[in-house]
Amino acid sequence: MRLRLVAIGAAAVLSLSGCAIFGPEGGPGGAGMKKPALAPTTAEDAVDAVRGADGVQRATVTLTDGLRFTPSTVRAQPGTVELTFVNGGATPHDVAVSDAGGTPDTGNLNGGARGTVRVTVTAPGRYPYPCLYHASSGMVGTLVIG
Ligand SMILES: [Cu+2]
Repeated sequence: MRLRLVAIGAAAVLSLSGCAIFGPEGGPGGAGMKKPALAPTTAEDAVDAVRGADGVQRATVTLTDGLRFTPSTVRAQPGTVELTFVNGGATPHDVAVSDAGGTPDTGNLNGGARGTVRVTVTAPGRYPYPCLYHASSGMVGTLVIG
């Protein structure tokens, strides 16, 4: 009986130390192992634009009443990228996307509205897409080309 208690205690110590080694990411197969090589602002909040049959890479970004983009980061390869912004709240937004040729923007988007911006970016880099109304509140997303 005493031996069994000791064995259980040892197993508990082993499992605890296992957590300590890998931390909150959870070890192999955990969320922490899936971080992309290009580290976005918020790793768990990035998406890859999907290339369509026409070669255009597309992603959809939701605008929130919390004055944030979801996702805050879109990754794509050099070429044409089409970002569709959907206002998921009630607060109006106006999103501009930087590229080499200018700063096309969605225009005002009231609650529930959507707007699409198409940019062609050939140089790898980070291209911000700020909300023109709320950039000073930190409402800035990033298009990562590379
Ligand atoms: Cu905004």
